[in-house]
Amino acid sequence: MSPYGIRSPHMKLSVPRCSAVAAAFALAGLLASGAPTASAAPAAPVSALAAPDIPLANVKAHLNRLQTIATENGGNRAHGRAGYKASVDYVKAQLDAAGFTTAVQQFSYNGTTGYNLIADWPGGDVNRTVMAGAHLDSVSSGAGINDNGSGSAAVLEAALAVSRAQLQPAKHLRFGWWGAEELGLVGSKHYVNSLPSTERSKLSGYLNFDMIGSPNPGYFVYDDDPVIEQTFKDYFAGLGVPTEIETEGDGRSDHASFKNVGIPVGGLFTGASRTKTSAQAQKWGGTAGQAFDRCYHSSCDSLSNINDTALDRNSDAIAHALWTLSAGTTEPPGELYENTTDVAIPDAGAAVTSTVSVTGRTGNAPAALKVGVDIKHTWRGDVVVDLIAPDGTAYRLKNSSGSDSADNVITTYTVDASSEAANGDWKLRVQDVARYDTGYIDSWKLTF
Ligand code: DTR
Ligand code: CA
Ligand code: ZN
Ligand code: ZN
Repeated sequence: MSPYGIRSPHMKLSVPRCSAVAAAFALAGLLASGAPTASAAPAAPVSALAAPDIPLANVKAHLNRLQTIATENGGNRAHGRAGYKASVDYVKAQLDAAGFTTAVQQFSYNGTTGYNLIADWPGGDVNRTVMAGAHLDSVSSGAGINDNGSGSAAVLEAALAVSRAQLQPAKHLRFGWWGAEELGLVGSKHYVNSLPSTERSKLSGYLNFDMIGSPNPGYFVYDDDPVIEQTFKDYFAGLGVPTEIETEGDGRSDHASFKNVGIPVGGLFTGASRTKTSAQAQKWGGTAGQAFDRCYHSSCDSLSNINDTALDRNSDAIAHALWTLSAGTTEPPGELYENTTDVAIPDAGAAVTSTVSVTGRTGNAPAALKVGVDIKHTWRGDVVVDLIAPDGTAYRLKNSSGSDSADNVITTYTVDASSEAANGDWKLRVQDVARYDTGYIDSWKLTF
């Protein structure tokens, strides 16, 4: 069983140490001062640098378009209605023009066709994909500008900011706009359930944004993946805005579809029909004793049903999280896993194996996995060597040879193991296929 099909709760997203960012700014400062640099530190990945501000006006312009679409299509953007498909077409056109690779995924629900829109930003390690999403559908009673035009527009504008920046993050970025969330997370469930487990294991995290511009806003952070949660909390702390843990969220929006298959999730929320308390009004402003969004699932969820400050702050928080979480990993580069126990190789006999157990890594193994072997054996031409991945896939490292009379196999092989989950028991399999001359596995190691 791949450890990635069902992630244990302790699995968490990893983010770069701040030194990468510090190095980048230090280097910039140094170069700016004209001071001699002994040796330029490796430039930090662009994406380790600060995210750009997301212009509120751009986000609002998307909301205007979504309002117009609803007005022109019976007053809503609900699943199965013309207003929803028109919303998909609008968002897709923006992304296509910005260089994204987009795909519309169809599904059927209640006898009508639904649509998910998926957009990939080319580049980055697809084995470590950071995804952000929002449901694009409204309820049938209204335009759904806060629920969830706000999340859809903010995620769209963050994606367009990635394009404007020509961001080249270490990790791959993907975006999703879901259909039929209001009918039970239908679109996002369809997407996740349609993903092969090997593809699911490539998702390092999913960030969900559903109602992030409520007129009487709270600032709630999902308390799921601790790294994602802290990334958002740090952002708001930088603004001096207190946050609370989202307590009604479990199962209430599309992140649940991803969490249910073990993918780390997080997100932001400004509140729905619950009432803001006095204590919350003290710290956030707004009106105590009034719902965060009095127009939740109502016809008045229109352009006027947005708090600009909340929408702006959350849009910027999304960009901060995307830049930060896609910047790379703190997994120590070149981490090795070794077995130094000697294993005798029977002369012209059965194959023997030596195992290293890899744990705590995310995603798949690298395309250039280093396999260091140290096999003591006279007339090494007798010896056949294979690497066996945790799922049993064999990678031939060395064939036998009737002419290679030299002793010992002490070398490093490079294997494209990118289709293999990193964690699990990897084995070195060695067989002596010709009589006379014997030896043993002295040690071997994997370097990721
Ligand atoms: N179910 C969402 C609104 C919603 C209610 N509670 C939460 C918590 C976290 C995110 C979203 C929500 C909807 O009506 O679309
Ligand atoms: Ca902004
Ligand atoms: Zn809703
Ligand atoms: Zn919603």
